[in-house]
Amino acid sequence: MKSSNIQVDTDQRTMRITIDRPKSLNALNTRTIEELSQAIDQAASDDEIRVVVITGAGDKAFVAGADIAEIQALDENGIRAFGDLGHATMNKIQHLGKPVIAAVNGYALGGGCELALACTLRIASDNALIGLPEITLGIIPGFGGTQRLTRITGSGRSLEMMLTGKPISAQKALDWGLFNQVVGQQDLASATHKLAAHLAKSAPRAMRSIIDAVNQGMDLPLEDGLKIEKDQFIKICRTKDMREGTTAFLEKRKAVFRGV
Ligand code: DAK
Repeated sequence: MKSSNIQVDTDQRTMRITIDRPKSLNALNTRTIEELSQAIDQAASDDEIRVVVITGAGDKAFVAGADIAEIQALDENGIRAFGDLGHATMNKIQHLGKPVIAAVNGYALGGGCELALACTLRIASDNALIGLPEITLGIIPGFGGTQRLTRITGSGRSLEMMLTGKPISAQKALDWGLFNQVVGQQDLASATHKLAAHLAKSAPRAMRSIIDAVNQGMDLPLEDGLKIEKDQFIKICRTKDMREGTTAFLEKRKAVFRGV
C-alpha cells in the first residue's frame, strides 16, 4: 500500500503496520489515522492475513498522542470529524476479528495509549511509558480512553491516570493488566514475532469467535454473555477447522487450520 505516514509489510500471514512519523514521535494526524484505517480494511478483506501488529517507528515512541498542532487548529466541525475518524478506526481495530497486537516500543500517550487499548493484546518494551496526559492540555481523552482504560483497569486506576495525567511504567502497566507482556527493548521485535507466529497458526474462525464473544459480552449481564458464547460455540462446531483440530488431537499430530 502506498502511504506516507505508515509502513505496511506482510509476511507469514502477519500484517505489520508501523506508524512512521518519528520527527513528531509518531503523533497521529488525520492522514495517519486514515492510512491506518485503510490498512485495517485491507487486513479485514484478506483471508491470508491472520494477525496484525501495530508498532511505532524508531526506538523512542509507539505513538506520543494525537498531533497536538493539528487538533489545536481545528474548529468545532473539525473536532467532531477528527473524533469520528478516531473512534471509527479504533472500533475497527477492536472488532477486526483477527488478533491485533500493539508492540509498544516507547511512549504510548493520549491517542497512542488509546490505539494500544483498542488492540487485542499489548506487548511492551521495558522503557515504555503509557498514559492519558490530555488533562495537562486542558482536554480529555477522545479516542475511547475514558471507556476502554476503565474496562481494563477498573475505575480507580483509570481515574487516577486520567486525572493526574501521569504516565505509568511498563512494569506497573503489566501489574495492572494493561500490558500482557513486558520484555527488554532489544527483545520486543522477537517476542512480538513469536506471539504473532503462534497466533498465525491458530484456528482463525475460532479466534474470531473468541474475540467477538469477549467484545459483545463484556458489557452485558453474565447470562446474556453466556448466550453469546453458546451461539458462537454452535457456529464454530460447523467449521472444517473444528473437525481438523479434534481429529489431529486424536491422531496425535499437529492440526493445520485453514480458516474454513
Ligand atoms: N503531537 C505533535 N507533536 C508531538 C507530539 C504530539 N502528541 N509529541 C511529541 N511531538 C513532537 C515535539 O513537539 C517535538 O517536535 P520538535 O520540537 O522537535 O519539532 C518532537 O515530537 C520530539 O518531542 P520532544 O522534544 O518533546 O521529546 P522529549 O523526549 O523531550 O519528550 C514526550 C517526549 C513524549 C514526553 C513529549 O514529546 C510530550 O509530552 N509529548 C506530548 C504527549 C501528549 O501530551 N500526548 C497527548 C496528546 S493529546 C479528539 C480525540 C482524541 C484526541 C484529541 C481530539 N477528538 C475527539 C477531537 C487525542 C489527544 C491527544 O492524544
